[in-house]
Amino acid sequence: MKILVATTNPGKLEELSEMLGDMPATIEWLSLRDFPDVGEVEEDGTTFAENARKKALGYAKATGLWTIADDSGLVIDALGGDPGVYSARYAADECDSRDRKAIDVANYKKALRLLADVPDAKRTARFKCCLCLANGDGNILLETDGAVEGVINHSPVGDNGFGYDPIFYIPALGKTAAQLENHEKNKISHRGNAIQQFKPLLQSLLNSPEYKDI
Ligand code: ITT
Repeated sequence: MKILVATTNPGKLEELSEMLGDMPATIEWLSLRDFPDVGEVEEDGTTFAENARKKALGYAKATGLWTIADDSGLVIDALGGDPGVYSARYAADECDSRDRKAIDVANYKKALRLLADVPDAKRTARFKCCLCLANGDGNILLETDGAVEGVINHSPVGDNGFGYDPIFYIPALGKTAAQLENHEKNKISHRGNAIQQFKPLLQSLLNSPEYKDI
């Protein structure tokens, strides 16, 4: 059974691959690197769930494979929920680089700038993640979501992770997400939370009479 993990983001792929690694060996996990000619699916939905569905359905139709997609982002209360579904391209108007690290830095610097005068008590935020599994016939097979609460730091700290991790401070751990090793982040993260729910559901689906012989 082949399943495609459809993300263009290497940080997400690394985390998802690590967390899916303990699923049965009968599953062969593929990534978009195995499909260099597949075009990118447009993400014009207004919610994480809608975009996760669009990506899962789009890549599943393009490849004919069962496909998992992740749509995620940072929701900052003092910014009215921004960057939200625009997290990946929040600073697009002020950074024309195609380098992922440069884009990440421009994105979090924009958030820090807009929050410059916001006091600690009002810097609450959360990462959210929606996962969706679809098949090549255009059916949604599974959906889960997860979140992790934090506070936006005044400056970036830490070198691990990706995206907004350096400015996302988790009070319970006394660290930013970028100060966590992958396995520590996966235990508490929005993506980790969504995957923990996802794995047993996928397992039941694979054991069900309908899909047992796929
Ligand atoms: P794909 O759509 O190809 O999966 P993407 O990076 O464009 O890759 P999204 O549209 O879901 O994915 O945008 C998610 C953005 O939210 C991501 O680029 C980061 O800026 C941010 N983000 C999501 N999860 C994060 C995490 O665990 N740590 C830090 N930033 C995260």
